[in-house]
Amino acid sequence: MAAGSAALLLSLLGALGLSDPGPLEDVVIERYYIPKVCLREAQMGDFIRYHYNGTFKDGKKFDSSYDRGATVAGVVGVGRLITGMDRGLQGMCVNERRHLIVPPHLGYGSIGVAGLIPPDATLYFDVVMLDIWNKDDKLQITTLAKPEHCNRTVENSDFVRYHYNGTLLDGTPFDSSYSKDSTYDTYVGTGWLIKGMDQGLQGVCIGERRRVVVPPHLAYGENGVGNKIPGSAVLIFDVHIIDFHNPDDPVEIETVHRPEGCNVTTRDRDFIRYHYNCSLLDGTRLFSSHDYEKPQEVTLGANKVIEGLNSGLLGMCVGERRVLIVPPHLGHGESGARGVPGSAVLRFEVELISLEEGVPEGYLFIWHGDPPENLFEQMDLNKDGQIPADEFSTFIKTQVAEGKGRLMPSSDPEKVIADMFGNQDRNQDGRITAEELKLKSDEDREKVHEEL
Ligand SMILES: [Ca+2]
Ligand SMILES: [Ca+2]
Repeated sequence: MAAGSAALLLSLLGALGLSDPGPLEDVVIERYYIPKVCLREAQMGDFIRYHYNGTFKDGKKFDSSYDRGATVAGVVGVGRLITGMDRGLQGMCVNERRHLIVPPHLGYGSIGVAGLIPPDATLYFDVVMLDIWNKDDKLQITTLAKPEHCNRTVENSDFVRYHYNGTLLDGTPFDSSYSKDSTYDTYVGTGWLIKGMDQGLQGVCIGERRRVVVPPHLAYGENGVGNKIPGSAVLIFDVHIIDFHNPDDPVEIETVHRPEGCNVTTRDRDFIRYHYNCSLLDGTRLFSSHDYEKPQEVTLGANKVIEGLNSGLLGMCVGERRVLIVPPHLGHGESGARGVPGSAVLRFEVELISLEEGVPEGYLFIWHGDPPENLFEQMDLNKDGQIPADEFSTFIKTQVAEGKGRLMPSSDPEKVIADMFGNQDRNQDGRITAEELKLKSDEDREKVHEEL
């Protein structure tokens, strides 16, 4: 009994450190900081990236990655590190910090390292883990927010505009579009991006937010790039898709409201008045006709508005409302315009207010039937052999009023008539003679039946 008690007491004393424990048998690990979130622990065969300080028992430093200004990257647990490190780094999370005490037989043994580590040295390491990945890792995609409506998702060769924050696994930012105050604009799936992002943007919706975690073999590999992305770094991209389109896209037309009994619709050369709101696909408001007193006016097909808007305004009835999605190649192109970012997809809400039937391109007036036989005599209202501007104007207005012809529609018909007069008054003396009218008619022979 007594002898047994003594033996127990002795072993207890040993465990409490009251006697010299002798050399360590294994590496001592103190996990002095463990992050709350630990998605993954370093395992044998993983590639890891870390910083460390190495000191002796007296605190004297023998090595430090900080002094070299570069993290250390390598494979853990396969004998490329000293055994003490291979064991001491196992199970670490990213951002975890450990103190390691490595006994000589798990370090550099009884030989040491000439000029650096003496024989039988116990080594003390302070380590922070920054990166963990494995060559078998795939891309990880997590949807952070998805819009309710998603008619279409990104495919190869689409052109995408997105914002992103790029961070390393330990949270260090390496790049951000937000800091540049401009979206990142690029084709997807055609090699312009790192492989991980070419894959990671597939299937994304407009307005979606996703996180893409890219292992280095799908990013910048062992060498890294610049001074922000170290070799063998895993990259996290938090992306927000602003818009995308394909260079083959036509303008998208959605009819929101079409009045009943719609017989007359807009055609090329028609003069129309319309209201519009123009925004980006993320809802950013750009322009609105409601900011002005009057609706917008335009002659369709006269190259006064962007192509996508022009074609989206064709075939509309008065009172009809549409939503138009205009890709940049039918809008303001790669360079954008004042207030419109380059390569932006535009959303228009349009409402047709009025429509005046147009005249063919190059014409100011057309006859609805055959023009009068004796045109000059008809125009010369007071029969004095010449036609000054007011006589001409009166004649034209009468023809229009009687439905015999129509002017090119415009917000300023007087100017159209003045232009017509100017065309006929060849010598610019303020009156048209019979000879001038004939000359003009001969020149425009192909138009003679339609225009004066
Ligand atoms: Ca006259
Ligand atoms: Ca004249």
